Amino acid sequence: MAEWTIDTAVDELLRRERERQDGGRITDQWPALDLGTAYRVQDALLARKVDAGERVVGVKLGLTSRAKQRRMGVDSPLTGWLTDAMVLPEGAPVPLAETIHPRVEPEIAFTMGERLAGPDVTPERALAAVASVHAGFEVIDSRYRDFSFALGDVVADNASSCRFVVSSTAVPPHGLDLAAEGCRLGIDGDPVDQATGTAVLGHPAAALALAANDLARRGLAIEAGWTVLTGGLTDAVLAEPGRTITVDFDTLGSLSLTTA
Ligand code: OOG
Ligand code: MG
Repeated sequence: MAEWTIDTAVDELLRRERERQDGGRITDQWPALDLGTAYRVQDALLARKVDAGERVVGVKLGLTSRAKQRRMGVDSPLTGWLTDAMVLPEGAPVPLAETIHPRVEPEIAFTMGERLAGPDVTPERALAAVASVHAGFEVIDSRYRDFSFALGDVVADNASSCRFVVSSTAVPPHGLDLAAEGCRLGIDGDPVDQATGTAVLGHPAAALALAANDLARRGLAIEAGWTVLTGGLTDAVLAEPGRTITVDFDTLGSLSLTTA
């Protein structure tokens, strides 16, 4: 690509998604893709999706856990958009025919009862705006080869968003200890990983507060009714064909996802 701009970056990322073809890092060719510019690419990419009929249903956090930061080589949390086209109903398989190289990660999800607008949102205030807490899975799929990216690349790529599942089991936030909430991840019945809510910036409500404060810098807020994915608790696992991936939480219940 001769000249990178916000528009050409959006074109290229949408093309890779549509054609199910990964590619090199944009930052290798466009070093000026700093964090501010990358969020402008992300927002312009969302605007294209909204123009095409998609609806914003929430936000996601990424790289909120050390396990994920270490694996991806990026040590800063980030946010991305969730749209209705990314919703995977409980029980539906990962659509392998529509994805490039999907991975699955367990997450704690919030459904917002009230609008949450930064700046200066504390975890306590953030949690007070939550209507219910849910077990979730995110299916991530990077538009970069081997999920190899710098922070600017992955922010522009809407934080590797692809699909997500939120359990219909809604648990009220009151009385939950979300830092201590444990989850066990399994593949085809074999345990592969485990974590607690502490993995997510110390507490998932800290991730929610961070999202509200980050959005406020762009003049935006988290709206009532939105879903918030607080970030993978463990490293993500490959969504290979024929796998059944399960997560069992202490009090949020269980979810399973097939990849057929
Ligand atoms: C970036 C997205 C990370 C999470 O929950 O940490 C993310 C990636 O790992 O490709 O969604
Ligand atoms: Mg995630």
